[in-house]
Amino acid sequence: MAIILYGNRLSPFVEKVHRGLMLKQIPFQQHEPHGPFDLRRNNPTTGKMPALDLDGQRLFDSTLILRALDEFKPEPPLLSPDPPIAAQQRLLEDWADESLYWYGMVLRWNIPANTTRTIKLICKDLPPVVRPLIKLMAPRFVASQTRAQGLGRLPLNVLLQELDRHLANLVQLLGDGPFFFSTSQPSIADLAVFGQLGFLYSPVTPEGTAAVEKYSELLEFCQRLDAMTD
Ligand SMILES: N[C@@H](CCC(=O)N[C@@H](CS)C(=O)NCC(=O)O)C(=O)O
Repeated sequence: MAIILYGNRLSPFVEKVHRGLMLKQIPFQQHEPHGPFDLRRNNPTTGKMPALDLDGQRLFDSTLILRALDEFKPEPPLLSPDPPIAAQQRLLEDWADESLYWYGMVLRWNIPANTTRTIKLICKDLPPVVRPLIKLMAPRFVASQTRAQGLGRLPLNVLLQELDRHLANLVQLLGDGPFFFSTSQPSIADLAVFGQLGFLYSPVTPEGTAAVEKYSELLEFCQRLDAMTD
């Protein structure tokens, strides 16, 4: 039975799962959504991407999907066999998904020039008929999400200072590497951070690119993971 990843790699969560599948050398097909309605169709449970068809089941949420992939094909493992390190990996994954993600979202949707570029990027691969809907709805929808999450209320200079502190923390956690918490193999934490750093390091958000570019350690980390999962 074919393994199908539903979602577009512009999403850091889809990228995270895509790289996880590549790391485990699991053959899969990718189905990109053709509009917002496809998200709910592909993932009736949460309406978000990614979703994955695995073993006749439709899975949702990048964290749950990677966990299922680790059971489906245990090698290479996505968690350390050392429980304290595995706990840190799970926490870093969750922080990247639930916190770092929102820095990328605010930079995309709260700065008008970036929003214009983001809409252009998203619409590029969508049928012309859904583009006006995206242009109209997406900025409002995401603005309400970033305000509810909280980061969307911060002045931009404060947001960028906080982002810089977090990236400096990541450099500390990476240490001598090659992966987070000094492991020799990438884990769920590395996949999640990789997805979010790629989301920040994007031509649509020059501020995010500059923030990541300041830390050569993070760029080298991304290059390492990219080479193993490309
Ligand atoms: N916790 C989820 C987050 C997924 C997520 O937020 N995906 C975004 C794209 S980056 C999405 O589908 N958004 C559409 C929506 O919120 O309706 C995961 O890890 O898969």
